[in-house]
Amino acid sequence: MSKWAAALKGVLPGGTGESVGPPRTDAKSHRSDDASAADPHEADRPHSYAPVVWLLGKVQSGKTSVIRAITGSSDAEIGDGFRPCTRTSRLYAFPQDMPVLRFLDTRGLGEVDYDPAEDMAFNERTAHIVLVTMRAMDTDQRALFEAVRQIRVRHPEWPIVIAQTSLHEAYPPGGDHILPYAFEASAPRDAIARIPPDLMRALAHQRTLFDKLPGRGALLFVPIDLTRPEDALPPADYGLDALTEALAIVAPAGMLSALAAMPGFKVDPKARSADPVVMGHAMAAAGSDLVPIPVAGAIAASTIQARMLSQLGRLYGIQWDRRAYTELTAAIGAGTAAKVAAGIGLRQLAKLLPVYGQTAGAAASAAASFAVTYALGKAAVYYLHSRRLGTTDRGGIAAAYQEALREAFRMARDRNRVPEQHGGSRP
Ligand SMILES: Nc1nc2c(ncn2[C@@H]2O[C@H](COP(=O)(O)OP(=O)(O)OP(=O)(O)O)[C@@H](O)[C@H]2O)c(=O)[nH]1
Ligand SMILES: [Mg+2]
Repeated sequence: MSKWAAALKGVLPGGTGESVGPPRTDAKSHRSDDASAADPHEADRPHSYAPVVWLLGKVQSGKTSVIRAITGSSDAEIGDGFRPCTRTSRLYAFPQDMPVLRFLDTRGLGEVDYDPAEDMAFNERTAHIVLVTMRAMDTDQRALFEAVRQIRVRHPEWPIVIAQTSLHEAYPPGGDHILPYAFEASAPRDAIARIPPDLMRALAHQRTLFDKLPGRGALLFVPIDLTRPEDALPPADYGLDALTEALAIVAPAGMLSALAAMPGFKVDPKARSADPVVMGHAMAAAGSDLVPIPVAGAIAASTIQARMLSQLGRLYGIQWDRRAYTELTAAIGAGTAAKVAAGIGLRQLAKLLPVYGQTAGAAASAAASFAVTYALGKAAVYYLHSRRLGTTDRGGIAAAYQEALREAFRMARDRNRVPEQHGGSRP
């Protein structure tokens, strides 16, 4: 089997490298005293504390386009905002007057021999992340590989995200983007099957170029196509969600909060699609008149919950195996629902909750089914998202569950579904 063919097998899903999701570190933990001389803006306090995304790529490979997409800035704003910082690079701070994030834009690559040492010294001072851009159909990436190699020799643990840009250059004439986004593990099979073979081959080839990259940090590849509206190739930000998610996976904690503040950055791009799945199933579990599924009333809440979990698992590309169920249910904790109901004054409901399936009155039962299903869905979304990020945070799952329960009980109460509304005990 040729090398690219072997790599092709691994082209989906998007990651290689030993560790995805390195231990999260504080933004300031990569400081190094010898580097301070390299920053001409050391005195410029707000500027020097915002973490830096280091963009590396050949001329015209899409570096500025990525900055534009993540910050929501126009080309003119970005052009005006760049300041020289080292001999071969310049810095873009966003927002300019009180930056939360800075982008280091490497200019020389592909034009002259590029030595990353000076930029590396500059970057060691801040939470780092290296974002590489390569045009997907550009096979000559030797200079780029050499720069990335040197970075990883010096910092074996630094994560690298590689954006493979301008996918449409491999499309047949008049070809459109494949929708939904086809370059991730959870993409539908028929979408993956529509990826043009030449593009698949080129993406795989670029991966093989990085096979020999030293270091143990994560290495993630994300195919994207950032176009302009006038290119008439919608969506103009094809793959941006996958790119921001990859950055969220590998970013150190201090940097993640800075990234999350960017207008074009979604930490959990799936959340929006998950919301209606959770709400729809919660309503179905309550047997509400508003439910779009006609047979809802006849289905047990537990069956509806199982369906909801399996849909959410598919959305996040994670299998509900024994480990997943155990991690989720252990974090939620028995009796939480009853305690939360009592805590917000729904005493009647709290008493009925543990056995709502068998003995509760219809109204209480509907409200409880709604609340528990809703909260289970929200907790599952939190869990699945953190699994994708390579972490499991029991406290966070429990908090998501309790918060969602409170929200759901409030919704149920506001809809006059709970007996307390009609003269029952009040807090
Ligand atoms: N269709 C498409 N065009 C892109 C993409 N990335 C960049 N371009 C276009 O390619 C050209 C160069 O993109 P830039 O983002 O300016 O690239 P750059 O790496 O900043 O270029 P230099 O600053 O000149 O090194 C622009 O015309 C972009 O619109 C992409 O993913 N898809
Ligand atoms: Mg540029």
